[in-house]
Amino acid sequence: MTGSTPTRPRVSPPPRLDVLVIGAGFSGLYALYRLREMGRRVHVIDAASDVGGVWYWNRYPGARCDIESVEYCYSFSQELVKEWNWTERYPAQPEILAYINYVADKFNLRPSITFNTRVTTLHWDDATTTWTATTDHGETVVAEHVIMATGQLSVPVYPNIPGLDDFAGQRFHTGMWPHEEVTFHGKRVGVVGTGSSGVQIIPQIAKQAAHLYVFQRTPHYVVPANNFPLDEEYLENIKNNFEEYREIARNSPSGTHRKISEKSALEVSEEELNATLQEYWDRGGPDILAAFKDIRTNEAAAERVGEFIRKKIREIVKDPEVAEKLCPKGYPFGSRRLVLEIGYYETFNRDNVTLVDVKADPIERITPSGVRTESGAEYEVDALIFATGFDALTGSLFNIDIRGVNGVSLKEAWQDGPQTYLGIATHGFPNMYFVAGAGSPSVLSNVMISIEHHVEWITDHIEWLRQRGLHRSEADVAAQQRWTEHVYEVAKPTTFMKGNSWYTGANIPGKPRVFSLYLGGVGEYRKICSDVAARDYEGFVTS
Ligand code: FAD
Ligand code: N01
Repeated sequence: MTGSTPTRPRVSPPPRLDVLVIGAGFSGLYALYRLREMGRRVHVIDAASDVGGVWYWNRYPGARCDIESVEYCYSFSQELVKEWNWTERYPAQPEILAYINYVADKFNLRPSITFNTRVTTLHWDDATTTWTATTDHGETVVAEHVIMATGQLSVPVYPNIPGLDDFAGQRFHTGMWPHEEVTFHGKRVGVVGTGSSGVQIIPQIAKQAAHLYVFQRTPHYVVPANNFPLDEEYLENIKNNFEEYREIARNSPSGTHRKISEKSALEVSEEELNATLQEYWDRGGPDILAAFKDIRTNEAAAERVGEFIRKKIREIVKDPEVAEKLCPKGYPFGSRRLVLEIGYYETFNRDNVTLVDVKADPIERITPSGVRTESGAEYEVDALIFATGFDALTGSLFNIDIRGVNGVSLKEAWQDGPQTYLGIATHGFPNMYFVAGAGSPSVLSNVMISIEHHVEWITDHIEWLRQRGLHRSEADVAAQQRWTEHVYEVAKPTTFMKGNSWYTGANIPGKPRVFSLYLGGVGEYRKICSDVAARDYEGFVTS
């Protein structure tokens, strides 16, 4: 990733470590904190110039969380919980980044982080049971264990559209937004992509631009966030009962306080369906996914919810032709990431906004002055913003030349899709651990809950090995196979494969089309991981 950023003095990574952590987002920072508390020689490397991960890179206007602030935070320090006051139900990127910085300062984490540095290779040596990492600064780090805190959505992708580099105006990607203030006042702007990032940035750009062209291929299902300021009493109440509050989320299906209805969408009358969905619509947030128990398993059930949302779009958007283009059809509600909005559909009632349907008339090429579609239409713009997503889950791992036992590369080992044991480790790559990635609930959960869980499990495992004088831990191939099959089995009855999204790798040409997230629920998953640990890490071969 690029992007001009303020520079901090660079700390060289120590050449010899117990644990190397790659990534200084929420995962890496907690791993650093925990391992340091355990007395391990630990160091973090990040390509960014400061802490924050996702919240460092995605600083585009409108960037915001879609899990409530009081849930999307650390729970490991009671002091931290007491000290930090969230201001909004769904915090904006600057507030989340300020929180991460507060954590880094409070626990004095920065001296153990090398910024502005990318790990390029990671090679395993079975004789010494160590990993050797090299960086783009030519440094070498030898570590007994490696924690891959490299992120789920940390590799932004531009679409493969001819002429991308010919564009003479300003070009941006939401996932690597510049640090300097960028304004679009008086400019003609194009936004390509209408997923979560596009839906957040579009209303903000529309307020500034002379004219905004929104290039939409697939309309997403978008529901109101209903964001609001949090009052002191509410926060105090949560803080005073935080451990209890968090424990409920830890044991829930999604890592939040969302409760799944026991009713089927197919068993209720039209009137009851509408009344129920209206309640969720007014309340705002992603809980509408739980309005009926079968939304993600039964296409007819999902379709009833989908139709409710289409009706809403037709009510909000004044031009019926534009409204129709914005209506998601042909794939089930809930099979792609549900998108939260603040003023999105209303944006299309503005005179300075044009929706361009690039499914009907695909983009043919980017020209020096803008976008040309197959019909020959030309859209002249001064700036082009790509909200075109990420090479998710495996992208950041495959960007590193990772070679395990016998020099086998991770890319080769996972050529048909990720193969993991519990999502935490993979056979052939001993002493390497993944945080909140493929094979675990990951991005289908409140990721903060998943991060804390993984970091605690992994660091406890490293400590367990140390206490027993063990230097090598590798996922057993049979255990891995059983887990990978289990992940697919659980996903099979759901509608996720029908969504053609980054969840299934469909957004990256040539990527294997697999659904590798664990859908058994956060609570259930934590139980499985605890049982494995309690049985002396059954399924891991240690020596
Ligand atoms: P990241 O924050 O992605 O950090 C990974 C770090 O690793 C990055 O800083 C990167 O520079 C570094 N890195 C990667 N490869 C290398 C390398 N080779 N060398 C050196 N450094 C490297 N989840 C939710 O639960 N709720 C939300 O509301 C939510 N909102 C999101 C909004 C956006 C815009 C995005 C993109 C994601 C969102 N997510 C959300 C998911 C998000 O990925 C997680 O919530 C969480 O922030 C991930 O933290 P992490 O530390 O695991 O990874
Ligand atoms: O990326 P996306 P994102 N021509 O992959 C379009 C998290 N997140 O950055 O759908 C035209 O979802 C593509 O079209 P299509 C969250 O987990 C959270 O928005 O493939 N269009 C799609 O519209 C989220 O799911 C928040 O037809 C092209 C868009 O680009 C994940 O990050 C905020 C195209 C990409 O959508 C990724 O979200 C932001 C082309 N050639 C991100 N190529 C919160 O709210 C691609 N597109 C918490």
